[in-house]
Amino acid sequence: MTTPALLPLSGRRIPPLNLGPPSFPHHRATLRLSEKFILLLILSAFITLCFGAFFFLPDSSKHKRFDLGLEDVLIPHVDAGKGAKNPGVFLIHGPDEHRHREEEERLRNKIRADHEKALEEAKEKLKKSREEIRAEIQTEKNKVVQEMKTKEKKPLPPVPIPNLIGTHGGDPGDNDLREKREKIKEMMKHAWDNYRTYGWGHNELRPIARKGHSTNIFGSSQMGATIVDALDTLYIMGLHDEFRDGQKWIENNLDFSVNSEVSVFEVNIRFIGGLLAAYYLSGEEIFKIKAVQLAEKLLPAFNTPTGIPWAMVNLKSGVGRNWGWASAGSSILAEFGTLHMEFVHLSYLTGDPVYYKKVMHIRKLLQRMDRPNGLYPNYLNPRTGRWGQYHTSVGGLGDSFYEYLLKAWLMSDKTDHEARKMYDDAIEAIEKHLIRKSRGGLTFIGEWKNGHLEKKMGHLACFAGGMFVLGADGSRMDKAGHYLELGAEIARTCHESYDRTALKLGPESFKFDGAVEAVAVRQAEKYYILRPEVIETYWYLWRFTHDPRYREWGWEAALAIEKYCRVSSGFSGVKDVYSSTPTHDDVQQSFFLAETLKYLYLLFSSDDLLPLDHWVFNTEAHPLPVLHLANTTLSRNPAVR
Ligand code: DMJ
Repeated sequence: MTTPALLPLSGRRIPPLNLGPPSFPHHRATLRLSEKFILLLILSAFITLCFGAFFFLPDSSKHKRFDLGLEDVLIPHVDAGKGAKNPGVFLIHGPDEHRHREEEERLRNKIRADHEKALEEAKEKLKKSREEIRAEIQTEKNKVVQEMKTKEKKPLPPVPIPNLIGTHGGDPGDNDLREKREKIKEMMKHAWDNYRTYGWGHNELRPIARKGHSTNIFGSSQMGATIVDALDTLYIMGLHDEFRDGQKWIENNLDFSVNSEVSVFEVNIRFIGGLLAAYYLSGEEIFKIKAVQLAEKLLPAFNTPTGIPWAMVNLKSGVGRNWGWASAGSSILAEFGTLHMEFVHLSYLTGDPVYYKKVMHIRKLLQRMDRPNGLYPNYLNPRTGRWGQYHTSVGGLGDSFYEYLLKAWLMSDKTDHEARKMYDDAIEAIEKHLIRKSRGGLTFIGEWKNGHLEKKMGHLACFAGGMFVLGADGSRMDKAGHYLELGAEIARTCHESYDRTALKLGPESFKFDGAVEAVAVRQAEKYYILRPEVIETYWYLWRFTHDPRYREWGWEAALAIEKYCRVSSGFSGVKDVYSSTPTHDDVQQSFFLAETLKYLYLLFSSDDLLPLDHWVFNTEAHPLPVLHLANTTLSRNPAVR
């Protein structure tokens, strides 16, 4: 630092100074000129020092301390380190100094203002009632939920959409048929309206207790299973107000971030299948988005040593496990083998191969396994990759695995030959080991248990009549006629199981033992829970043969449901189909709206509604388009209104 003050200021006279105490005047008189000069020098040095200190040395306010909490704001302008003795303390130097001071001031003011505001708000809050405070909290919560939903609605990238044919219409062109079709539509409205009134948002309806109902397959949450399952039926019946109502509920309420353990299979066939079908039919993006969100939540179920998924998964934690009753911790063939259709569509719509890879991995693993008598056992352990108990059935536990092999081939526009081969091999083994004719001439499908054929057929196995007919075209060695015949025989047997009851509704399972044919023996097998399989088979038979008997049988079933299952607030299953005074189980199953009523409606519609060369129905009757790859377009779905 220069010291200009040490030089005598030109033109200015420095007055003589009185430096001594006034009590010693003689000293003043005695000072010599040289001494005066030295004193003057010291004095000017002192003044210079003070002057310099005042103008040039940094004052204490220039040595600022900053908490690390302000780092983000200040560090880019700070020469950290120089002169910094304490960690976390920085000295500011240089030309930005002024700006830093302003910045610091601004932050202080802001903090002060925030504190004051918070204090004011707290004071205000204390003046409010509990209800007002609650209402405010709720509004804030809703705001957050709304923001999350807006984010969720981000559209997926556009992909070619199959040209969709026959999404509505289907006038049968005959008054009697029109009336029947209208009656089925009225039944659908009765089921839907009562669910809307008494069970809205719950998974299912208790039509007698007039309240919601659920089972463990849907977990502990209200996931609106009936809404999702029913959407496409509402759509094809032209119940568009009801459809929009369901859509709104899904938009605003269907949330998969719940701490709830659900069945992977059931959620896939009912929810993902239902949402995908609703998307294809209506073109509404929200259904696709929800389907993909849900599918992501199911993926952790595949984290097993073999890649065979657990039966159940917790949607929040992703932890999976198997049903306690399933052969020493096994997964079930009809569950892990009934994912293919939906997962292929998910990969198609998202462009993400992850879903396709999961189901193809399952297929490859099954192909490598030994099969006793060429049959697939129902249980497979996902830890060891070994079969569990040797039990094979085309009814419960096995059924839709075979169905999805055939449908994978159909859905691929008949290009997935591997799936077709697996289907053909499996059906040949089933015919050889499981299908028999009773003494009375009824063809039935039994169950194979540890080397022994149980002559018992479940209601669920009745779907196979439709499957044989659907697979007839394209079968090996041109056995189409044979499979049409086999399908017709199964339809007849299942019709017999209905016809031999008091209510004209079929039991859960029926025996072929000695004199007993197509009749349930045990009390626990006498119930009918609004299941679709027999009507499903009638519909396929109708489509492929146009034999009027299938419409007649379908109508018989519709009348019996109307007479014995309809109650004032919906439809209920019955506990004993052999008792002429039915006892209701008080459950309106979601599949009644998804499948039973849909197949009945299609049975009385013309074939151009959802034609089978363009649509393949998943196992919950949700139609998914055939992926004819040459027949797709990037433009919007022509079905979008
Ligand atoms: C439906 O959920 C599906 O059809 C499934 O494949 C098995 N059966 C029920 C209805 O009976």
